[in-house]
Amino acid sequence: MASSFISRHFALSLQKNLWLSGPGCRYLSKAAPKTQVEYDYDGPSMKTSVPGPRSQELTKQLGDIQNVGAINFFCNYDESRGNYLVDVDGNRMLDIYTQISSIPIGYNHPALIKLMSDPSSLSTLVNRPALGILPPENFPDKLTESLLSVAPSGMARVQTMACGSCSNENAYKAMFIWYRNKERGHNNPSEEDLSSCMVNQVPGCPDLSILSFMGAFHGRTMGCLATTHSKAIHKLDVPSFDWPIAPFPKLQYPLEEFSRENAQEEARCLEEVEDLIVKWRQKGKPVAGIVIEPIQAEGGDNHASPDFFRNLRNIARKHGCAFHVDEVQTGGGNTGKFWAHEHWGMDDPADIVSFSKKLLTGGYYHRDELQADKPYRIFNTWMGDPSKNLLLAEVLNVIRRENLLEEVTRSGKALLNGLYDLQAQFPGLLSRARGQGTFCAIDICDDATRSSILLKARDKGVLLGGCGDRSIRFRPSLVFKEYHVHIFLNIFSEVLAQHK
Ligand code: PSZ
Repeated sequence: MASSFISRHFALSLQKNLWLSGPGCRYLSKAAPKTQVEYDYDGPSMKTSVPGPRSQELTKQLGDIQNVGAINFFCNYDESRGNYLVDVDGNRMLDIYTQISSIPIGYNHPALIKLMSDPSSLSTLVNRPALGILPPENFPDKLTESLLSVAPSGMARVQTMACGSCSNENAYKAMFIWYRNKERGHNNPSEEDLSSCMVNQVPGCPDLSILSFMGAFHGRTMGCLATTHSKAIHKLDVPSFDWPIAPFPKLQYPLEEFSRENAQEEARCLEEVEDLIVKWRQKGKPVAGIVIEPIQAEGGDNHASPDFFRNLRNIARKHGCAFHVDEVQTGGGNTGKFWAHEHWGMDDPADIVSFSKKLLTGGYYHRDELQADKPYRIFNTWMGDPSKNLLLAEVLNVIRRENLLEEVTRSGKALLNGLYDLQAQFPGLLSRARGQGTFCAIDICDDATRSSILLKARDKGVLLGGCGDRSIRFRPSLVFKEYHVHIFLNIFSEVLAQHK
């Protein structure tokens, strides 16, 4: 049969590409400890500077079709493995940025290759359903096995979506719908509601708001963008809402050395949050929801304490606002817990938790009350992609089987200690090392030096990302072990020595 031929061929070609090829590829014996990456390279290997000639050629070619200003280089995903991303010029780089923090267990993990080579996975890959109307038979089981098996405390419901922005966008809508029904005292809109909403007027399109924080990033679609305040270039020329923006605490690091000053700063921000909620209510634009990242990522890896979040959650409750925790970047394990909000130690951490990136599918969990009251109110064509649920279920198996959260905690400690050492060694260059698990960052003296360090590190085979005005952030996948930390630290200290 054609389908079995295709699947056999598919499996064989994957085997050929992934199991038999490549110099520098390390095969660990079956007796190797389970916690080691079983499929990884020995270290970086550089043949050209990056982007190399083939990448440059392809960038030019793509430039005739799209804007290519943001392209770094072109990749060879067949040859990439574990913690190493291989480019089209044959350069192999230790990837500590992982596609903006979205590769959960490294490239071409054998468990995922095996799963996708199984003929029974094929129909999920080939037929992408409109999940909101025609889901496949195994959809409830797969959701239970994947997303619900890691549901945040107090949340038994999940809505899948395609990406981080559309997860947040729909979560905001869910909060507004919930809030209006609460105001009405019932779920039945008036004739006036129905006619006015058609022409963007009150009361059908109510003047409600969402409170967000300075430095936040929640996506680039228009609702999300109104709550994004990380860089002007994201927002320029796009109409937006008059919604309240609170200051996010500006803490001093290491956190434990400045606990008194940091507690004062957090109290100042919380006071401002309450003032803004009152002010916007008086303006006739009540705050329906508060949205926050557990660690502000794009905005510069800004941390706040568990106390800050617990108090904020209480303020939301006190004022009748929904509390939305955006775990698009923090979710999936690299803080050492599956969700960053687990570090707050709360039974009832949020009303909504959104996710994407390492979870492979986007979406949001919510408490029962936040479920939209009628079909098609939260809806689009795909509403996610069931092949991603299949992959996620296997990713979660690997995380459990290989104790990857413990591993992340271990390599995170080694990484942060290494950063503290480098900071002591290069005080004019580095400051404010910070992190939770491997979700770490460090500041560079200025933006130009940061760019130069990032490029030099890349040419030596280490991929890192920037965030905020002058930070470098670390976003490895969950299979980044202590020995990868050491490879990184050796290369990074050479790069820093050149900038001294
Ligand atoms: O420049 C960009 O558009 C980037 S760079 C990194 C992101 C976006 N992160 C996406 C993100 C996020 O970090 C948080 C906390 N919330 C929402 C989003 C939006 O997710 P996507 O990009 O999938 O729409």
